[in-house]
Amino acid sequence: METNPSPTATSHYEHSSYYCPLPDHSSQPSPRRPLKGFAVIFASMIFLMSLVTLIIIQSPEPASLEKPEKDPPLSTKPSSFYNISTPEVPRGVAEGVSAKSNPSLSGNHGVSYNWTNAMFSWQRTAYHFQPQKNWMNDPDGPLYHMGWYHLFYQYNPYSAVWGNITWGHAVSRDLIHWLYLPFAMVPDQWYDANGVWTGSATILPDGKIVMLYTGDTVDAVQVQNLAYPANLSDPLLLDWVKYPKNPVLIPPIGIAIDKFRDPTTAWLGPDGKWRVTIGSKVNGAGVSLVYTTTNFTTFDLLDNYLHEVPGTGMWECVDFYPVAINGSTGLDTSVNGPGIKHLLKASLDDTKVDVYALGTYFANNDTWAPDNLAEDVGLGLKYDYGRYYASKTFYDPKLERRVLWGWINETDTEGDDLAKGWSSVQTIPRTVLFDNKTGTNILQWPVEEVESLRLNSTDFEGVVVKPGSVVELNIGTATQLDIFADFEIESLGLEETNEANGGCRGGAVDRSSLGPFGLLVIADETLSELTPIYFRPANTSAGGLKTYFCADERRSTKANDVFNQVYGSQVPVLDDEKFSMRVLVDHSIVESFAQGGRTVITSRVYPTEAIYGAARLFLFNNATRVNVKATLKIWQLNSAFIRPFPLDQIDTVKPLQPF
Ligand code: DQQ
Repeated sequence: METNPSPTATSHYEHSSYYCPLPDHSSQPSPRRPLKGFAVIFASMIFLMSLVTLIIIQSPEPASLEKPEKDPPLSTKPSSFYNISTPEVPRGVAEGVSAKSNPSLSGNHGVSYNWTNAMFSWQRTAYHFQPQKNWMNDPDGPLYHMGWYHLFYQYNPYSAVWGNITWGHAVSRDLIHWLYLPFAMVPDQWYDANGVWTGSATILPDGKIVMLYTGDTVDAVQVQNLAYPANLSDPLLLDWVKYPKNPVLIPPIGIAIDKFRDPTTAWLGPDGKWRVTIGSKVNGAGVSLVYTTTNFTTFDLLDNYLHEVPGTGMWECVDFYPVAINGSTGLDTSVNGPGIKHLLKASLDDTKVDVYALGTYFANNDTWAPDNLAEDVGLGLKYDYGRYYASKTFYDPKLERRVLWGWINETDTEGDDLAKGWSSVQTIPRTVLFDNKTGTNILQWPVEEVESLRLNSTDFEGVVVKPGSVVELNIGTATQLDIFADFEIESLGLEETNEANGGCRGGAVDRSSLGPFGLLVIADETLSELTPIYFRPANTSAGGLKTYFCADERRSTKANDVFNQVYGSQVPVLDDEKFSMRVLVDHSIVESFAQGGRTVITSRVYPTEAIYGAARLFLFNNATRVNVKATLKIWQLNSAFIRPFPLDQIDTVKPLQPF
């Protein structure tokens, strides 16, 4: 269906005078988690004391909290209507708390706005995975088994804030429609009484499934545990057995008891032994320990790290996998050889970002080195420049692809989360491929199954957006969308006004010769709330263009205590390419992919006006020297079915299968 665009506004939007500056908030301690299982805990105390004493003696770092560095927001530049406060330090990493992304507001039990139930209902997504209620954080152990995709996730069964961490479990045929299952694992043993933390699945050549996960013991020691399905022939993998001799790993000499977590999927080395890597921190450096094993019950620690990067702090949720240099499919984790690079990812506990680098894995000594030292892990690329953390990939043998999950964390107050009764969403799963064109980055792209949600589409061909103007795209309600937008710039032959390329920092209102331009999503008719997703190119002294891809959340809501900032990064736009973006809008979540997925930004927004039928979509051009010509295809998207599995309709046989 072709629809003519209808320009409804032609002037540069005004900044609302009632836009409140964000107040400064001090960080507060997180609420204590309710202690459960006192009897088990007490009975375990005596046994644990000797273990803990031993570990403490071995540990060179005190178990006390360290003060992490601040996470500088991309934009702190005050302007006439923005006054962004610097975030305070996140809450206790020693507790293993996966802090909200709104560090200054964690522990804040106030609510940030006079929210109504209708507003909260609207914020729930329609086709992203989220539990029915309560808190969720990291994706865990994703895998494919007998026709079902399995997603496990860090979950609090009792509250919408972090704690009591249990493995939630859901299955899907297509990574889009999900059925909730009973919990896979609960914190019911001394070695995971403080939480069944993050872990990964390994599928062995004989089809067995090994799950390694971190347990936070009753005494807050991080140990690694083994679990496996009770019945491999159950496609739903309903029952999980914790290995009776857990833990299989305790923190080794030199590693602090609270800095030893999140084992990866294992890969097979040339000597026939499996390797697992586990993140830690030593003398301020993020490190990844490597263990070898043949049976997943006993392990040998290698002398060297897989890799370390000074100054990057604790590495959580390390991921390590091969990508094909000239391939169009993903690779299973153990694949190695010519034409393959290895990607190393760490989730930086101090700054709560997922960082990666491409490089070479040396199987002879189990080390990895980045292609470009200046772009080492934590110094260069991020998976996602927005609200995104604790990601994990798995290899999907059905469609021969590597699929990436990531946790979209909240940026409101904990009071808001408690009031709405839930917290956090998982991203739409993304395929990961090496970018053959640039050779320097990966491409992330929503899994193809999301296209099954497409309803009617609207095309806009060559819409001209003049400097300083906004054009409405009349597509009706704009809350569930799959948007493809290409932009070309046409010089007006005017003098350059501002060639300093400040990147994303100045936000969508920072005008320059060539940008910014792009979309205003989740905007209301009067533009009192909006989230610009945009390009900001600038000429370089070498005669080319340097382009940034950005998302500006600062006018996305009228709520005061919501942590909003400008996100983004440089994106390579090659000579034969247009500026192109794909944007998935799902109520309060916006996932934006530039240039085929070279740069990705996830936004979590909390609009108060631009909701339900009032949510609109616009084009904007804040460049001073160019017209922008936009061509778009926009699909309305259906909602996914995400609901409890009708377990009463199946008859499962669950014989115990000893490991
Ligand atoms: N979340 C888990 C930890 C992990 C952290 C605890 C990352 O295992 O390091 O919920 O968000």
